[in-house]
Amino acid sequence: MQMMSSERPACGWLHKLLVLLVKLHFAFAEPLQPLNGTGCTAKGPASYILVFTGHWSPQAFPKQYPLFRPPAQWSKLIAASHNRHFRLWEEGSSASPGVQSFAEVGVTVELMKAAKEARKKRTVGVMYRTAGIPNGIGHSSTEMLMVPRNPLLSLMVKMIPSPDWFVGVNSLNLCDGNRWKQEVTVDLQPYDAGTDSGFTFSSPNFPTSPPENITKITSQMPNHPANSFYYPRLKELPPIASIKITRQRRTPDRQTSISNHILPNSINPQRFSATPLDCEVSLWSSWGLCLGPCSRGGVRHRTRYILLRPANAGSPCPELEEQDECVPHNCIKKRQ
Ligand SMILES: [Ca+2]
Repeated sequence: MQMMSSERPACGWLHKLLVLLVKLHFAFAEPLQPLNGTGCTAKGPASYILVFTGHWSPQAFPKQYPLFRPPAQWSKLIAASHNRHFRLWEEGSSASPGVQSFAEVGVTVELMKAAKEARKKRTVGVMYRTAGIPNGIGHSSTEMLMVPRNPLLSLMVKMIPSPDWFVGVNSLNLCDGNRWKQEVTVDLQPYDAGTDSGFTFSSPNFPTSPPENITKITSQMPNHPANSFYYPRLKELPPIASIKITRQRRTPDRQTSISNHILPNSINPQRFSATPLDCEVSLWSSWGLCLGPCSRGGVRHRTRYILLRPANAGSPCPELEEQDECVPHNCIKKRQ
């Protein structure tokens, strides 16, 4: 008992010292603790060039490829740097009013309004834009300045023409612990905003009621032959677009919100992939009249027509007309 009581103050003193040391450690470590929850402890900002490349070619996407009124093209690109408390868009979630109007008609007013509100709450850093691309294949680019408190990048580009389809990335982290990534390349797939039920690129406006969640469009889903991206022979769609984000040594003198003139030397070579498109034909018509002399029997015909011409070595179209032997109608009468 004696020993214990004499040791207790010593233990208490040691304990207090330990607690103090631990507290001091955390107090000094605190500035390094990321406040944005994204783990970015990089010391300063990083300058990047973002290049968007469209790969939407008639070779890769032959089905219903929009050639005119309007031809295949890309809207302006909208990007935001932000922290984990902001979402521009998210697969499996419903589209915000801003995402809906951008995905359906390419209007950015609502998106920009929401981003401005988010900037006030300091969840969004900077919004960036590029001009649109008047073609399915092409580049657009912008400079970006990323800061440690907003290391995530989200962006959207609308496919034109389309009901509510877009490509994009959601919360791509350009920071890796205490350093900024040097180069990031991402292949992009089309997404459906869930607000318009059109099946094809040039479907008329057809609101989805109630709205559905944002979903990825694949070669199998939506599982409907009329869908513009339905390629049952493909396991997955070829990338319809890609982004390449490259860190720049210098810090931009001023932030340019729109610039389409900066293209780094190392742009991906044009990817060429030809997607086979099988011929599609209608159902057979009903049989025509049985015609012919009663002595030799008659012949009747039925026809079908081409719904979709084959492309890129897809299956050729089958016979469009078929004939069959039959007993002419007037001969049946004669026998009776
Ligand atoms: Ca849709």
